[in-house]
Amino acid sequence: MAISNSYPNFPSDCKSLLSKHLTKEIYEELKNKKTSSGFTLEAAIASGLENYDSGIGVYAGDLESYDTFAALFDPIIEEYHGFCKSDSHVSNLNAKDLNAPNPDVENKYIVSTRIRVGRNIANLPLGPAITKDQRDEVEKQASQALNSLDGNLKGTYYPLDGMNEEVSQKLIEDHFLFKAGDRFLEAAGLNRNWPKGRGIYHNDEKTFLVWVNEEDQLRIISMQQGGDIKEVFQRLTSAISKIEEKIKFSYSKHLGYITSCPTNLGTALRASVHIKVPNLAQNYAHFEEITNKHHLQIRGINGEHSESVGGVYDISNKRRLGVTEIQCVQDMYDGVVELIKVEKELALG
Ligand code: ADP
Ligand code: DAR
Repeated sequence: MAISNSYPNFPSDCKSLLSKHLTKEIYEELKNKKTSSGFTLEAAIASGLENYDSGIGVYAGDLESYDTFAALFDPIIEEYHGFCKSDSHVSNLNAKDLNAPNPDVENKYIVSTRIRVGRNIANLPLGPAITKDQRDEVEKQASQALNSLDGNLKGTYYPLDGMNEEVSQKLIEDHFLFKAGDRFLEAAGLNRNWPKGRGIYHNDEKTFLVWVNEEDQLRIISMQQGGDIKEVFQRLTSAISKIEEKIKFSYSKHLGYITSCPTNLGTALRASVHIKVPNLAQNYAHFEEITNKHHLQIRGINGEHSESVGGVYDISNKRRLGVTEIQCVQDMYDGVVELIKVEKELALG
């Protein structure tokens, strides 16, 4: 279906990469195109048109979207990741290559560490374009693969459909489960048929979790209290290789692991710590100088678009494409080491 309305009229204070890169010429070039799963430009930009406060504003409906709508996705990918059309992504999930001794053995600063990757199943549409039957098939394949895990990864899959409201709310408050109803995902068509086909797998200790059919079809998560970043990464890479024995993930030489949001392409990895830095919080310019230097993002502690609470911040790698998983985690680690050093100096006055 051709895009129904005329060239979007973004407000002057809109800062999304969509508003910056969707020129009238690109709009005219792409407005009547669609992928083999029927995904259109209108669907790809819906979230950014519904939410003018988007940072990015676009989502892919399938691997093909990154080619069909390349005129729009390529400049957004280049600006966010510093990654050009001619570049190729390289992956490295070998935990032995990570140099990250615990930077906070006395647990004075790092409350908790979490490293996650997004994965989508090869040869299926992504969340914005998937049908209900296809999404249910993803849930079936994922839960079967997860329920076969053993050792320290052994656990149980819990469908969201029919989950006790109090149980799901507690899992969200404890930072284990995704929030429902994110307006950015809603506008991208990622919440269709909610909560059907969605669920969470976790081991007994809740140090290994997998979200099924949130923004991506799998979010594979390793997390624990404290700052042993290497141990968290080792658990994650071991789990990824076990799951990959059962499920083929969508991957391309150019863009790496394929995700619905272009910010997650490549490694699709976000390595974060929740860290107490009350003194740096009072010197926010210095705080941001350190995070920018190490390609890091500052978030609140209740997920994306949330606020910091009690001087605790979510600090994570911003780069995901054109760098390996080792580099993503090293970005976060090196930044955290410097944040702790400066926090100590500020505390001493
Ligand atoms: P992502 O896109 O990586 O899933 P979000 O910012 O949406 O990240 O966070 C998802 C959930 O994970 C939220 O509940 C958030 O509080 C939690 N979370 C993220 N990083 C950490 C961390 N280092 N420690 C504990 N919880 C975390
Ligand atoms: N909220 C959307 C996506 C930004 C990146 N975060 C993701 N993919 N969860 C935006 O454009 O701001």
